[in-house]
Amino acid sequence: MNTRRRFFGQSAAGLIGAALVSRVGAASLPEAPIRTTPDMAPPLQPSSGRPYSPVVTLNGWSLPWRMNSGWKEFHLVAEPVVRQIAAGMNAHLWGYNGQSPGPTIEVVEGDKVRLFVTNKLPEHTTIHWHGQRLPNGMDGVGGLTQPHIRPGKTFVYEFEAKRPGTFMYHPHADEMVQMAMGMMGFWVTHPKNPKFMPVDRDFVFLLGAFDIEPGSFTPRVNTMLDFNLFAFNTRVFPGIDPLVVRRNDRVRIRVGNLTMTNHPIHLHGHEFEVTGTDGGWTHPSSRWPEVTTDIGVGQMRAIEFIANEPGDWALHCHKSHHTMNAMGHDVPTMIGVDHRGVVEKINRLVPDYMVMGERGMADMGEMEMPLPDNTLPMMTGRGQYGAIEMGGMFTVLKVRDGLARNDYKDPGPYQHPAGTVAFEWTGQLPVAERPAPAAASKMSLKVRKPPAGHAGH
Ligand SMILES: [Cu+2]
Repeated sequence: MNTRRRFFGQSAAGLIGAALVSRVGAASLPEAPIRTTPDMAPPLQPSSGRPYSPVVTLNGWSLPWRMNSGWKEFHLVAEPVVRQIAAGMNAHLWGYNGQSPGPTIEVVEGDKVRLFVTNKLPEHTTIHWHGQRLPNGMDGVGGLTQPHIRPGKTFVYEFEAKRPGTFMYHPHADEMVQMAMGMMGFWVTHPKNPKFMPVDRDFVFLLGAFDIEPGSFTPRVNTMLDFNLFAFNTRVFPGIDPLVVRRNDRVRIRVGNLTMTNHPIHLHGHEFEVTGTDGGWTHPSSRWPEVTTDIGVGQMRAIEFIANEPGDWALHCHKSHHTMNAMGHDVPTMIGVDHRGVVEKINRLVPDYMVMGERGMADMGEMEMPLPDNTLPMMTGRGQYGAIEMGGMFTVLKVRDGLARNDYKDPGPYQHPAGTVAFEWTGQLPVAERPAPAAASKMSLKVRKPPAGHAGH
């Protein structure tokens, strides 16, 4: 069955390729480069067209183009992909050019852009260029502004990139399914004037959410809100690259939200300003300092700051469930419940059973319980001082002295100057006077109410 399906899949792909070559002619369609690794590609320096300072796509890449009689031409291929979510877990998704999210498109204000979109999905699709000023018929809303792109077909989009700023692309056809399957990408239109709001490092990533059962590979596409993997560019911590910057660099981080909820993105150690939104660059007089910015559904934000504090600084969504991975969210709270005697009995039946959560959940970050295949621990990642106990939308801003201009290599853990790390107090503790606990409250700790829901009725 499996072999047969793969055989048909390959034949179909081969036929699509052959059809493209014969109809359009190999020379007239730009190449569609694909990328198979989940790591960050170095910034794509422009080799033709107007100059600009390229962005860095976290765990991603920018799509090469060709110039053709004044048009900047790109070729996107919508197709099934395998994305490594983090080491130990692969997801079967839909994306573009070998990855989810698809490659970042970088153009310059005023560029005439031509995008070839080939559909290698099993169903029709379109691409909506989120936030762009363009002719209505190029807006990519299937049925409304264009016919759908049927499987095997290639469509052409043409428009001028009028407004500099931060954009996204995603399907506007069977949108719920196709976005749940990972179809999305980033778009940056650089300003024509390279001296406009220059920065030293310019990072981009999309917020994504998936519902993938431990042990399975394909997202549940009908999930409305209860996702179990929250991702930066379809990677979860510790699979997410750090943001490596030189001390005193001016840093821009652009974030787009293509999930079904808002994400308060929080940076440690620095204040930033929101310098760009969906609508363009904010006026300097409208900016105020923040350490958390809430990014609503369908919104984009560009934040900027001077990275003048060396160290390993957390950058994460402040919804704490969004910094956890897929395992076991549906477990009762056991804090304060006395397990003594129970574990031994359960172990006779289930040797791998471990007590979870009677002293909080921190044990989860330290323990090594056998996991189902193809899933990740809920709380994971290790730092120089132990378990970091994070997953999902979490990464590290690494600010270092002495890096080269284009050096994005992970410099390893921060070496703290002597006397600058929180330390244990070993002196005398004052005796705290507390009222004696009431007998009734001791009783109530032992009571566990049945879980909410109506299963037992
Ligand atoms: Cu979040």
